[in-house]
Amino acid sequence: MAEIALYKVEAKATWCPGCGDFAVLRGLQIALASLGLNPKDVVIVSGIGCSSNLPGFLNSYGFHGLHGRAVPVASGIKLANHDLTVIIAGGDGDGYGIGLGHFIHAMRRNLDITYVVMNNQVYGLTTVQAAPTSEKGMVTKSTPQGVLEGPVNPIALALVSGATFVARGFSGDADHLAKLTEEGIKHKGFSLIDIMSPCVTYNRQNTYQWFRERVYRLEEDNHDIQSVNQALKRSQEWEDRIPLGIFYKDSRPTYEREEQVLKYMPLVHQPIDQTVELVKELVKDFT
Ligand SMILES: Cc1ncc(C[n+]2csc(CCOP(=O)(O)OP(=O)(O)O)c2C)c(N)n1
Ligand code: SF4
Repeated sequence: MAEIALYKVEAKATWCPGCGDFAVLRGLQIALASLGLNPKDVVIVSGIGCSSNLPGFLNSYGFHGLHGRAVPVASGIKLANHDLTVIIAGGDGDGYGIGLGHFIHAMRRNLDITYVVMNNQVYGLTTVQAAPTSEKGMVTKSTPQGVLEGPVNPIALALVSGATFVARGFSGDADHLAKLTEEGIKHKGFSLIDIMSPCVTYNRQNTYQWFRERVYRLEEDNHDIQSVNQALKRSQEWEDRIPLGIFYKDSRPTYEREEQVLKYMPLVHQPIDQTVELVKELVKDFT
């Protein structure tokens, strides 16, 4: 157990007062402290959005990248040095919209990465357009007559795409969220933590109060986290009851444990002279 102060920086988070992302940041700091991880061994990768500013507010290595491209950057970091704790932090627009293809393949691959999605059901940074998670009928600047499509269900998507840890948190339940974040980081494999993180400025529909009237904890409701069928069934609940907690967890081996070269040792530590000889051999075939 380390001090939470170790993961703090001087810079103040620039989110609007009351934004759900503050609880996500705090949850990450508590989880990292509780796991006693050294900031130099942690990398947080993000895309673009209010939520994607998070790496700048926490003491660790960070990479603030391109919109929707956090997952490939994080995968590259993990493949290069799988001793690092790699965390992705970003928004629902970033991850479930423009970055959706990467998201699905990352879960299939099962690299040991934790993906923390601050799901506010709108595009916040660009001052409210519809996100892939916006409720049908929601009026935004890009949907003046209401969203026509049904929303993406990230929990169901993760379950059928092979994620080995699938959970939902809520910024209005900060202690529970911190615990879930810790469990997700501890899990060996791809972890999705979809966090209902209200945008107090632009989403007047899915507010803290709206969630408080609906959320319940799976662990208090006789849920079996080893049953994908039970998890899928729970993932369909939304209108009146919204489950929080771990939907599903399994121990499928990670990509880095199964891959022939990586399982020997992290790529960054592998002797470069052998690699040079291999490259020379390869080049010979083309000359
Ligand atoms: C390639 C590209 N397309 C569009 C944008 C504009 N853009 C910036 S952030 C964003 C959406 C952010 O929404 P989300 O990921 O949900 O984050 P939030 O701001 O709500 O936390 C968009 C569309 C961009 N920066 N780059
Ligand atoms: S606009 Fe919304 S998501 Fe962005 S910082 Fe403000 S409350 Fe948070």
